[in-house]
Amino acid sequence: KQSLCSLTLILFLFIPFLALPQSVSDITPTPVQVNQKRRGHVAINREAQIVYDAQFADQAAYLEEMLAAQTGLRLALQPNNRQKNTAGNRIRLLFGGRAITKAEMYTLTVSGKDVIIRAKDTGGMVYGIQTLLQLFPLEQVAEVEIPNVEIKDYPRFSYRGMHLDVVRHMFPLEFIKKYIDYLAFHKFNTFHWHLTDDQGWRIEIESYPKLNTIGSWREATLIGHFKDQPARYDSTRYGGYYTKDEVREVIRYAAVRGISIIPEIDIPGHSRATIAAYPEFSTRPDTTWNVATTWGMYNRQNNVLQPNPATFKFLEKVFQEVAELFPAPYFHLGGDECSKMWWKADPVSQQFIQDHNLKDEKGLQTYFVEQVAGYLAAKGKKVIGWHEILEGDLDTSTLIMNWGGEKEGIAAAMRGHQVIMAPGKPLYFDHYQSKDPLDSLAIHGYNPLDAVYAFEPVPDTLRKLNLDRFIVGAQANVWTEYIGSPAKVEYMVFPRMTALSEVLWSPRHKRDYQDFKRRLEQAIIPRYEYWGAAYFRNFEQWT
Ligand code: TNX
Repeated sequence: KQSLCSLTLILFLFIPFLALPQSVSDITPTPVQVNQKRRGHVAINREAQIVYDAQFADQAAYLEEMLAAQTGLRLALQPNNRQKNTAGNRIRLLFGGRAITKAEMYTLTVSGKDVIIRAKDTGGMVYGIQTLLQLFPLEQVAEVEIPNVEIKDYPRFSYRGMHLDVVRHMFPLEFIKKYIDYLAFHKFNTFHWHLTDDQGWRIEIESYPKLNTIGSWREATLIGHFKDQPARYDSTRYGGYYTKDEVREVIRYAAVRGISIIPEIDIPGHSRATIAAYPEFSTRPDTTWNVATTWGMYNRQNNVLQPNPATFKFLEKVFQEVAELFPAPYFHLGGDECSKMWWKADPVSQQFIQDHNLKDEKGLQTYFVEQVAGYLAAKGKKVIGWHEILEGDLDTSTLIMNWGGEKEGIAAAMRGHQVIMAPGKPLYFDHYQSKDPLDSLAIHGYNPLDAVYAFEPVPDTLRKLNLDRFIVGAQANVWTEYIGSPAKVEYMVFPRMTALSEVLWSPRHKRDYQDFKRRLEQAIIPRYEYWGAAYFRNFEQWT
């Protein structure tokens, strides 16, 4: 017994020096193909270099930074053409190669003196880097032996998104970047930035400055975050907005990490902040409106735009101004929950419907969507909208994001639209993930981890009709009425976001919830800890 004790002690003392790599079988999301060799390794220590093709200079710097933070290993960076012989081994980031046959694909080969990642696009390289970083330990080390292995990997879906509502609560720029880091780790490729809503306008606009001086601020802030307490508000002014320079900084930051940012300006409903700043765009131009201070559907208190020439001029200017800022090919124009009652009661809107031969208020909603789509097309952008924009007859160039159920997504695909699945069940991460009566306040019921993991983006109905191709991917939405801090965002998204990443990335037949939970315990939770993220711990107890 004593010798066992001392053996344990010796092992314990040795572990920090041994610096075991993390296991290949812990990589999450599960790669398409892993071929682990029985023997051999490449040792990476301070003498090692990162050698990179010019296309991947930014990703090389990113790897260097991430590796140094994670392990303390600061590797020298060498452009591929100016390579010198070194004593140490190399991590080579190479552009191209015959094995790379798909978008966002990478191969990772560990053998001889080299770790080689090959890709043909930024995404592929970033994902190869994420996989490699998962093979290094989460501790300061002098040397790591990466076992010989060949990995070939690519995503199942081309759209892998996470959304964040920065209106109901706003988050510091530093957290937006952290959120993007979380996305990158999980091999997501899209950040959907919900920038405007009834409760505020969160992006700098030069052509209509009152959007920021008035629209970005509300005269109350939610306080109290626990279930048994009704939401309480204090009378503190709350708000702010991201300046264009800040937005550019986030876009650059995301681009290095293979993430494209889709801005959302929500129209023609959810526009209370706009009409607070410019009542002339509302159906009651003679009235002053405040920026909304409570949550929920604001329709009854008016939040819709009036179809008048000034409004359309405004939409053209603002959408184009924002479109110029974001390089992404897509732009989200909202379109959800637009109440028709204000248009019904407004003579100007009714006259407009008549003059333009529109069927009814639904036709007017479609008119708004198509106008804005036209302004955006002039800037080379394609439009995404929430599923309600299908209420009228819309042409199929618009992508649909269905937030209700699966059925709206199926309907959209059958009409020939590309669809990003975002059904509230189970992809709304503002819903509870726990049945703990003392859990932090959330809304709309229960979306546990296992339901997210079991989610299948392609419904059987579409598969049977051979319409799978219309499902481009899926996205989880993070509405922040009851999410008032970065820590609460982390609490709501982890570990559900990790489960979704596997749904979207890994081949369907490789999905295995028991193994996922094993990896969660062994590799992912330590990663959350390393990040200092306030993840939800009790997923076993409550699901
Ligand atoms: C509905 S989903 C909304 C949001 C809310 C959310 C709360 C959608 C397009 N609209 O405005 O924040 O429910 O879960």
